[in-house]
Amino acid sequence: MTESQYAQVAQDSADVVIIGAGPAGLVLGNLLQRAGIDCVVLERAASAHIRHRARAGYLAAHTVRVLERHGLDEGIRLRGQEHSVCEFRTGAGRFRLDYRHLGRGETHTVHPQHELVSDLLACFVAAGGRVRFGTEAVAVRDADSPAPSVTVREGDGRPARWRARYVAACDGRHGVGRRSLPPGAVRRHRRDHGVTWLGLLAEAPPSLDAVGYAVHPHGFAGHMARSAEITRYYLQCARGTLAEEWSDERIWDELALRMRASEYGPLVRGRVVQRAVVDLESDVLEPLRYGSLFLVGDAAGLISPSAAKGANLAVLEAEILARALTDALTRHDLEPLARYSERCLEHIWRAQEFSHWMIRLLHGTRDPGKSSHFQERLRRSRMASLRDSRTHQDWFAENYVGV
Ligand code: RFL
Repeated sequence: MTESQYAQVAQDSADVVIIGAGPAGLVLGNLLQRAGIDCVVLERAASAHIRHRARAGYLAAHTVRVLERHGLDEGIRLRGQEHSVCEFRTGAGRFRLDYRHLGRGETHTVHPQHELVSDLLACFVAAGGRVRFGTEAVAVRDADSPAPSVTVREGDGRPARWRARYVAACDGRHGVGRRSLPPGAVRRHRRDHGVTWLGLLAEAPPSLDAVGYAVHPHGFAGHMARSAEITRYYLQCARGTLAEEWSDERIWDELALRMRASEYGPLVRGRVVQRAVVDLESDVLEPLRYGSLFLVGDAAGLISPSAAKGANLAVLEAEILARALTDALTRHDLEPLARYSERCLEHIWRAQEFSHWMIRLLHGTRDPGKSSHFQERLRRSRMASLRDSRTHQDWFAENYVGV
């Protein structure tokens, strides 16, 4: 679009324009709305899409506290399930850790991400929040000025523009927030962990009353409850594998083998309703601010799903930013905004470190079945220490549930 065309498109405004209605955008929107800050959430997908998009499920104790603190916890109170046990299965046997009795004694709450998103959306709309579905942000303009704007494509294809004081990019790792950063403004630190998972959702009740982590010569397998009817499983597979190569039967046979079902009890099988190949990757942007544009959630940093931190970091960062924006817009105190990036990065790197440690605990090498002896012995030693050392277990528990 040329400058003169751009100047003619329909315009609207909000003090804070939030791009993306995931956990980050909707927590931020709710908190700003409650503080009386004028804001709008722009979401390219349809409302039904975000309310049914199955992803994370384990909410950290801190996440639950944030939601409670702001009265956003009704759904969790009604449907969330407290969870505190994980079970490790290896060739050397199995052991369980009940982290309610370890570390800080905190637990997870199992509440599927799409239900959390539905709850947050309902609260936001009930409080009078403005959300525009089917509206795709195309670019953030003038982010280095005090008067940024977001150009959008409406559902019918018409261009439009939102003027703002601040823009919060809560639009994930491929979002327009990242793409609008000029070269050199922000550094991206990236790590490919060299491990690939097949992420699965099965229409089957959980097979065990714990999160299951199995290490097998064929590779890692994971089991995570979602609800009484749905369970998430993970299978490590070779890089480049295609999801279609994995039939339901092959998936269940491989899960049963790696989880040693013949020794520890059968898996409850069901139809596999989602299969997605995930290369375990992490990245962190530094700093998380460029002028009036702030990066939040996956837009700020992607974390591998090995330690279930992504959605929890998104909520934590959204709360920090909501407070800082409120201070800036109501008290003209810009100091908290100036510290937003530094504060979040401390938590993000901590979570990255733990997630990296989990990857090394659960995978011998990049390719399942091609273990280097040295790496495999290190991994076994790490697992044995976790099984035998109370100090190690306390450290694990504190990091596993915390953000
Ligand atoms: P989201 O949830 O991706 O939301 C971003 C929103 O932005 C919209 N969007 C745009 N809207 C307008 N204009 C544009 N140009 C736009 N571009 C994008 C998108 O439609 C979307 O609605 O990011 P957010 O809010 O930062 O939240 C991050 C979490 O979703 C993510 O970290 C977690 O799902 C990661 N994750 C897990 N995290 C956990 O804490 N615990 C888990 O157990 C867990 N399991 C997982 C996961 C992620 C997975 N995937 C996606 C690989 C399991 C899986 C399979």
